Order: sequence, then structure tokens, then C-alpha cells
Amino acid sequence: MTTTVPLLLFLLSAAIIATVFAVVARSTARAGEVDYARANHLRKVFFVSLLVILAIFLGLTLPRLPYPAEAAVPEQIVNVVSRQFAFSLTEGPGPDSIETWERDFSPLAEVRTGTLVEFRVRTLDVNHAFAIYTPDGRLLAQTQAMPGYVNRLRVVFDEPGTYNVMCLEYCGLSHHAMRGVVEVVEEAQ
Ligand SMILES: [Cu+2]
Repeated sequence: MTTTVPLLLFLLSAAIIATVFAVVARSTARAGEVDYARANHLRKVFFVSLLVILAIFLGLTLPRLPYPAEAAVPEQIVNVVSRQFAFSLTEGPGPDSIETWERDFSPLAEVRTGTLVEFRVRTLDVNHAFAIYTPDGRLLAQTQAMPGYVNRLRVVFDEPGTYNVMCLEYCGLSHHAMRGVVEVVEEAQ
């Protein structure tokens, strides 16, 4: 279903483009008088129409960008530390070395719905990616975990549930086993 609509749209636009090419090819097969004034007028109409269409789509889609405003202060912070081959998600700073990992790590963080959560993502060894998946397995948000950097990922969860965290950057033999959990609970009224 989700792939049928884009496919139909693609086929429709391909058909329209092919038709336009065919009509232009037919109408210019024989040399004729060109009315330049009319052609220029058509160009202007075409250009302005394109501008209007683009402006409409920009206005409709810009507010729907999935990035909360930078100026907003996050209501909850989760510190994410990644290593080969695990994630740690804690409210406190979390493990700062492989040696203290067992003592300080947590595989699960709990956050509330409707809350601006900031994940501060770092790594103790190589590049990883921190990717959050919805309970039905859809990729919701992701950022890189890079040596020497703290990458911030801001997410507002709309639905409660168990969100899996997986690594999206091939980082070694057990890359597939890197898992974490974000438990999203309904905000207390
Ligand atoms: Cu990985």
C-alpha cells in the first residue's frame, strides 16, 4: 500500500512527460512560423505557475519538518553511550570507559509521551549509529555516534510503547546484536 501510491505517481508523471515530448516532437516536425510574443508569454505563465506551485508546497511542508525548534529547552535528557557491541541509556552521565561499563551502564531508558527528549549520543570506541525504531518496526530517528563528539538528537514521542534502539553503522562482527530500549510511557495527567 505504502509503495503503491508513489509508484502510481511516478508512472503518471512519466506518462505526462512522455506525452509532452511526443506532442512537441510532432508539432515541430515541419518548420513553421513562430509567434515569439506568444511563446514568451507562455514561458512567463509557465514560470510563474511553477513558482506558485513550489511556494504552496514549501508552505505546506516546511512546518512539518521533524525537527523541534532549536531554541526549545529539552524536558528530559538521556545520555547514550555506545561501544562494541552495546548501548547504554541513562539519565546520569553513564559509563565513561570500557572498564567501568558493567558498573554504570543501563540498556533501557524510560521517557514520557509528549515530552521533548534530548538524546546525547557518544561512543567509547568506533563509529556507531543510534537509531530508534517504533514498536511496529519503523525507523523514527537516528544520529551518528562519533569518537570525540556528542551528537544531540531531539525526539517527541507521541505514542507509548517499547521502542528498540539499533546500530545503523556496521561496526564489527556483532554489530547486529547492538540493542537498547526506550520505554515510552503515557505522561501522567
Ligand atoms: Cu554497528
